[in-house]
Amino acid sequence: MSKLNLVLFGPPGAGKGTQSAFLIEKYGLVHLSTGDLLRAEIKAETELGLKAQGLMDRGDLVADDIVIGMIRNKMEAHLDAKGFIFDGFPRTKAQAEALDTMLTAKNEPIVAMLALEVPEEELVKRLLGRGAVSGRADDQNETVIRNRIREYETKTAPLKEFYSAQRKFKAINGVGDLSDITARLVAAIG
Ligand code: B4P
Repeated sequence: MSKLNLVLFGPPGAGKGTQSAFLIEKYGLVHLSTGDLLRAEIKAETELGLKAQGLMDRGDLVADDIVIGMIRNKMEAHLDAKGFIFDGFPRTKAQAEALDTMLTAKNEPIVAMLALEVPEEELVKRLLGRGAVSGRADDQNETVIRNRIREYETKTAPLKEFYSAQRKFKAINGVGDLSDITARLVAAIG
């Protein structure tokens, strides 16, 4: 049976992590969040975590080779997965190309790229709200949040073209009740 490999895409605060939890449950997928993987490295005070921390605190992207290596390791640890949900990855063209190469080698391509769309002011409001309770440094400072959004617009948003060319890009309205947004995602997966 072919694997349900999905990319959940969108700017910081669009609801990728939030909606991943529902999709994993519904489809039995393995969750691969590069943000979560990087935060685990920081918590464990690994060399990789130390390299990533300064960049993440400023709202800059972490180097491509670091995140690609983390994803490769995790995929190899879950060879029997029914599918993967890539959350916050790929974020650059180099990451998207590396992912395509890995999946093509296994003949298990991305089925759809689901892009959550949310206006900037709503993103800032959500992230400051999360920062107030989570203690995440990159969610507590509006300048850092706006830098993350600029990083998304310049380096990540162009990937819409990459997946459109493969006819996999699907835009999803990311504003509204969580369950309504999940229903939109499920309808798009088909
Ligand atoms: P990530 O951990 O990926 O975090 P994020 O994009 O900021 O948002 P996330 O997906 O977790 O939050 P969500 O929208 O679900 O990245 C953090 C940093 O790691 C990056 O800045 C970068 O430095 C680094 N990094 C990660 N991956 C990388 C890569 N591939 N390459 C290079 N660097 C990388 O939720 C946000 C908030 O909104 C929550 O509080 C939630 O409750 C709320 N919310 C969700 N849906 C809502 C709704 N419908 N209505 C109201 N609120 C909602």
